[in-house]
Amino acid sequence: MSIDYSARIPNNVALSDNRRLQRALESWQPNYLRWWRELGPEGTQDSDVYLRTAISVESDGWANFGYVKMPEYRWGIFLAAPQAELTIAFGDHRGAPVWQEVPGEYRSPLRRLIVTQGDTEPASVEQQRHLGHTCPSLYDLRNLLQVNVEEGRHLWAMVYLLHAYFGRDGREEADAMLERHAGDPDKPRILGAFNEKTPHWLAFFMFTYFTDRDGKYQLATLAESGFDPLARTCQFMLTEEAHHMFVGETGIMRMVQRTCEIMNELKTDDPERIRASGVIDLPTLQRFVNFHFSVSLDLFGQERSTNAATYFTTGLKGRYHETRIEDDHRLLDTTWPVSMCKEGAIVCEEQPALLALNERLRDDYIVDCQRGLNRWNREIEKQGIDYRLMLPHRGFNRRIGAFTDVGVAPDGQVLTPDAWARQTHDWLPSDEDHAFVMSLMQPVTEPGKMASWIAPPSRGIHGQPLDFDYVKFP
Ligand code: BYC
Ligand code: FE
Ligand code: FE
Repeated sequence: MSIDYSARIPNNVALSDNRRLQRALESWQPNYLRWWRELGPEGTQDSDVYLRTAISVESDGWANFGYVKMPEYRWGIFLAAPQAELTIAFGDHRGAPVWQEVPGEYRSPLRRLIVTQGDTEPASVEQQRHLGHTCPSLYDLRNLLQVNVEEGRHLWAMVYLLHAYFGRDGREEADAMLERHAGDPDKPRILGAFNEKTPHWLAFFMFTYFTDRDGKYQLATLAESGFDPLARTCQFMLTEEAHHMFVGETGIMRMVQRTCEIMNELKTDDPERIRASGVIDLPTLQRFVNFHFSVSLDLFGQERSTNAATYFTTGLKGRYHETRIEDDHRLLDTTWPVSMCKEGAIVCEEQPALLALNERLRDDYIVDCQRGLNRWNREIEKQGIDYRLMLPHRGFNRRIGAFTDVGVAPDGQVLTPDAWARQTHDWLPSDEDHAFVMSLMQPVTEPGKMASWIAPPSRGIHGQPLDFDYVKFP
C-alpha cells in the first residue's frame, strides 16, 4: 500500500499496471490543472505555501510538511489498506464478500452517488476562491489553502473511481465535474449549499464547521459501502476531513473569544458599539449559525426517501458507524422517529426505519454539531457574558423535505407566512450583516499578526511558531 510518488499521478493503486487507465487519468490531469488555475484560489497560485502532503495511508505519520506552490501539489489517488475477507455489513447482501467490481445492476445508482459526492469537492474550492485576498492572517490563509488542495484531492478520489470502474460514461462524468460551477445559473453544482456564496471568512468558518461536517457524515456512510474501492477511498478522505472541521470550529471559537474580550473591555452588549470596535457581535454570529446549519441540513435529503432505502438495501450506502450498531442491519420491521409539521404544529411520528435513513443520519449530524456550540458557549460563559449560541430547530429555513415552505422559528414555533416574512431578517444574515462583515475583511499578511476580529490560535501548524511564514508571496 505504499504510495508511488515517482509517477505523474501519485497513487497506491498500482496505476502503472493498468496503462489504459493511467493514460485516461493522465489526459484528465491537464484539464484539472487548467480548472485549478482558472477557478481555484486567487492571488496565491505562485506563492510558497506550507502544506501537508499525504505520504502514507497508515494512521501513523502519513503526512509531510513543506513549502509547495499549489499547482505543483501532488494530487493523487490514495485508498485505505484493504481488509482481508471483508463482507458486506448491511442490506440484502449482508455477509457476502465485498465487491471489487461494480455489480451491473447497481451501476447507475452507484455512479450517481459518486458523482454527487465528487461534485461537492471542486464546488467548495470555487466558492472559496476569493478568500485569499482578505485573509485575517498567514496562519488562516495557509489553512484555507490546505483545505482547498485537499478538496481538490477529494475530487481526484471520485474521478479515479469513475475512470477505473465506469468506462466511457465514467470518463464523461469526470469531465462534467469541471464543467459545472458553483453558482453558475446555466450549469450549477448538484446540491443546494454548493451554489451559495462564501464571500468572507465568517462564511468560510461556518461552512467548514457545518457543511464539511455533512461531508464527514456522508463519507462515513460511503465508507461502509459494499463496493470496496469506494469504501476505502472514503476511509482515507475522512482523515483529511477532520482538519477541515478543525479549521471551522477553531475559527469560530477565536471569533467568539475576541468578541467577548471587546464586550468586556467596553462593558457593553450593544451590537452597534461592539461592531464599531471592529469585531462581530454575537447575535450576528448566531444568524450565520442559523443560515449555515439550515442549509447544511438540506444536504441530507428528504426525511422519507426511497432513494436512501434502496442505497441501503442494495449495500451501496450504510449508516453512520454501521458495524458498531447492534441490530439486524436490514431494517425490515423497525421504525425511526421523524419530525414533521401537521396542522400548524410540529409532531414526531414513527416511520419505517428503512425510509427514514436520511433523517437518522441528520440526527447523528445534529448531535455532532451541538458539540462545537457547547464549546463556544463555554468560552462565552468563561468570559462572564450572558449569551448562548443555539442551533435553530431542524425545521427552520428548510428547502428540502417536510419543512419546505413551512415557516418555523428557530425555537420550533410554526408561524403564519406573514409572521415568517416579518421576522426572517432577525434570524438570517441580512445584506447589511454581510456588508458589515465584508467591511472588516482587510487582509493581514504580516507573519504573526491577526485581523481585529479574530483572536490568535492557541498554537501554530506542525509545531511551528505563530509568526512563522506560512505563506511566502513571490
Ligand atoms: N440539493 O430521496 P431524496 C462534502 C434531490 S458534502 C439539491 O430526498 P437522497 C463536502 C435528490 O438528489 C457531502 N437536490 O434524496 C463538504 C433527489 O433527486 P431526484 C456530499 C437535492 O437521494 C464541504 C431528490 O432531491 N456527499 O463532501 O436520498 C466541502 C429526492 O431526494 C438535495 C453526498 O451528498 C439538495 N440539498 O439524498 C467539500 C453523498 N437533497 O432523484 C465537500 C452522495 C436531495 O429526484 N449523495 N436532492 O432527481 C447522496 O447520498 C444523496 O444524493 C443525498 C440526497 C444524501 C445528497
Ligand atoms: Fe471533501
Ligand atoms: Fe472537506
